[in-house]
Amino acid sequence: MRKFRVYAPGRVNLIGEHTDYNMLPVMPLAVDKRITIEVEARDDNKVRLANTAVGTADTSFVISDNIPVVQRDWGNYARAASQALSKWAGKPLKGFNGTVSSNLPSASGLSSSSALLVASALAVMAVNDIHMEGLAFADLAADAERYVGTKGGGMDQCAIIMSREGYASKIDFDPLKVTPVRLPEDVDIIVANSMVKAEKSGAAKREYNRRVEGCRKGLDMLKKAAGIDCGPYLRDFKVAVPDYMPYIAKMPVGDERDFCEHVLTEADRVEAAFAASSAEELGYLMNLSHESCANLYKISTPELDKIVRVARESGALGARLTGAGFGGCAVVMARKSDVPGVLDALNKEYYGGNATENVLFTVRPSGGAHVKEE
Ligand code: NG1
Repeated sequence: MRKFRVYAPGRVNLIGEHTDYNMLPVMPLAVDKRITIEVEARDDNKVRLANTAVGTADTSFVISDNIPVVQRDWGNYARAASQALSKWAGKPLKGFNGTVSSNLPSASGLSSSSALLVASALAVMAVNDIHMEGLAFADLAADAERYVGTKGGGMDQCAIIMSREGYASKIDFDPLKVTPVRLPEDVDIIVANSMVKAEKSGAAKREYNRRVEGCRKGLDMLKKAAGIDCGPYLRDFKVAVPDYMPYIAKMPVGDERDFCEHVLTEADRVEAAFAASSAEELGYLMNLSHESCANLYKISTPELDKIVRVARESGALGARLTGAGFGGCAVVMARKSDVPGVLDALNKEYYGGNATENVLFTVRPSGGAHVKEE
């Protein structure tokens, strides 16, 4: 039987938070921590998965166009990928036996769930000789993840699939477009895990989806305020009314107004970050983004705020929460010469001197997911 190894990295988002499902741009990079699946092809349509993480039970399913979700089972990300590919292929697909291992912290805003989905999809594709162009694969993977019930955007899957080693990416949506972005020469990117779990299955999912709905309701209010009709995303409003602030000001005070203000100004910050000519400017935009995520989008936590404060006070150029929020990680950018001082301050002041390299680490911009035949 043919054997493969598939690899899918996590990602950290530099700037552009909660913009993707509003079809507005993001700027993530793939990190040098990843999920690996050792894959052995099977002759039938079953998938059997083991996981080397302690306390993770084996899981299995049959590939079809309609795979039932199993409540609270980590294998749902593999089910999501397999169901989507089965529909796409329009013919019965073969399964595989797989062993999943990972050095990517889970439930911490580094997209371990999307990495598992992408790795599982690559496994199904490898054993069935399916080849798909990267952007089409990213679109399929983003759609596939909605199987688990998050009304997410397409940033994670696209960053995991399309990233290029040594570069971050600016991702635009609908149509999906990826532009490699060189980071400033003399900076490093630090990830600091707040250790507050942002579980996608529980309260964080409800809060995430509440914001997706809030943006939709907010868009209706904006359209009324401006007396226009436009497409179904905040992006469509921004295109129709580039000078959107006066209309935000007309909205009733409340979450919808705050959510719209965050998303629209965040999109402007991504464009500014893409055009930024210095590390200071990029750092400044990251800091503004955190303030907006915390005060308007209300997705920060006291722990993330503390990491951000300590990082900035110890010399970082920029520091912000990354990913969905409600816990998880912060991303910090610092000059290489300042990195030891920032790491030291975070270790002492946030981790009580006990930080391990699993919770506080620098990341290198890495390449996207791939397969090797054994
Ligand atoms: P994470 O951090 O992986 O939960 C989520 C969404 C992204 C994006 C960010 C916020 C999924 C799979 N991921 O990321 O699409 O909306 O939040 O910017 O839903």
